[in-house]
Parts: sequence; structure tokens; C-alpha cells
Amino acid sequence: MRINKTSILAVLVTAGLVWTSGSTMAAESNGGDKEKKTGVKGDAGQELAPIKIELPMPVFTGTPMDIPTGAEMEEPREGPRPDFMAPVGTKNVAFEKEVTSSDMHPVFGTLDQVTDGDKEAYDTSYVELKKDPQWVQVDLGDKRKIYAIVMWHSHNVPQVAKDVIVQVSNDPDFGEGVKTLFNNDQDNSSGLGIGKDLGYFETYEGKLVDAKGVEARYVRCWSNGSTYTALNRWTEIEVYGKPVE
Ligand SMILES: [Ca+2]
Ligand SMILES: [Ca+2]
Repeated sequence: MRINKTSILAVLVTAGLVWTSGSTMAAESNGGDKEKKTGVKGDAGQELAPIKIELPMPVFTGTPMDIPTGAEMEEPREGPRPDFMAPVGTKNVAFEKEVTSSDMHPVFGTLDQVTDGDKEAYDTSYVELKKDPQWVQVDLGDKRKIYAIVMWHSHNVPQVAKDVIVQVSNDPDFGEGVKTLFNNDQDNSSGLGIGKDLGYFETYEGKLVDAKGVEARYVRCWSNGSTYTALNRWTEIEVYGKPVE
């Protein structure tokens, strides 16, 4: 009993130190403008509403012990993620869409798990790809106007996915017209450019990336293991968008 209590205290103290050092970093706004309400108009005059994201069950509280060395981390959010506003009718257009990968033969699970709607933290809810930088790619089937991408790598234990990069293109090979929406590979170890975004802790809420209405058919998401495993785990990718008018 004594040992357990001491261990828990050590975790809390360590976490506290992590927060203290992390809190000096600029927090990412993530598009969560609190003044926005249903019925407000967007830049193009269209009516906006909060997107509805169905969340899986949280399975832990607390924070990872080992944040990547030298990585600039996002300040943890207090309370739930603020509503993300997008034009009325915006929904997940990635559900059950085809998934390809740099590793077409996963270590564990199958690629279709990335868009099957199961976002839970069970051991059977993620697909596991080999180590080193790997990507998964969702084919939306047609060009879409994309407002937000929400991704869950793995949220069964506290961890930080490394070198998270989110790109879109209309070229399935990502040879041209590539737009990078998020990149926290701050030392450019993946070779796609120096990432200016912050590291973050995986949680049941997933990570929401503001796509600002970009038009694209393919979404490619990179990672390079996590603080928990060198392998690349993917639970789900959701792409909130609308047909291109
Ligand atoms: Ca899934
Ligand atoms: Ca890196």
C-alpha cells in the first residue's frame, strides 16, 4: 500500500513538473473561439454550427511520464474541447472509406480499422504498423471541402505520438499539390519540413486539426511511433467535410 501511494505521488509530481515546463510554451488555439454560437455566419456568409464528434470512452486520467526530449508541448486543456464551428451539414466523410498505408501488411489488425468508426481504447481497436515514419491514407472517394480532421492514434495508456504530420492532396501519390495542415516534427527527422506545431498528449478526445475548408480527396497522416511504442498505432481518422459545390 505504501509503495503504491508513493508511486502515484511520484507520477503526479513528475506530471506537475512536465506541466510547469510546458506551460511556458504558447498554447495552440485550435480554432476554439468561445464567442461562436450556432447560427453565426462564416467568412463566406454560410451558417455555422458545431460539428458533432462522437467520443469513445476515456480509460485513463493523468499524463505520460516520458515526453519526447526537447519537444515543445501543447499545454493540456482543462475541460472538454471547445466546439469546433463549421458550415451546417459538415459531417465525417471518412467513415468506411478506403485506407492505404506505407505498411500494407500491418503488424497487428487491419487498415480498415482506421475508418470503421471504432474509436475505443481496446487492444482490438487499433491497427499497428511497423516502426519508423509510416503513413496511413484515406481516400474520400471524391474531392471534399474539409473543415477539420480528428485523429486518434492510441489512447489506452498516456502517450505522445511522435512526428505527427497531416497532409492533403488530390494526387494519391502525394507527388504534387500537397498541403500540410499539421506538422509537429520539430527537428524534421521525417524529412517533410520543420514542423511548427506542438506535441500533444493522446486522449479519448483525439486531436482536432483545423483544415480551414481546404479542398482535397486524399488525407495522409504520418507518425513515427510514440513514447509508449516504436510501432505506429492508429485507432481512427475522421474527416469533417462537405461536397465541393
Ligand atoms: Ca477504428
Ligand atoms: Ca522528429
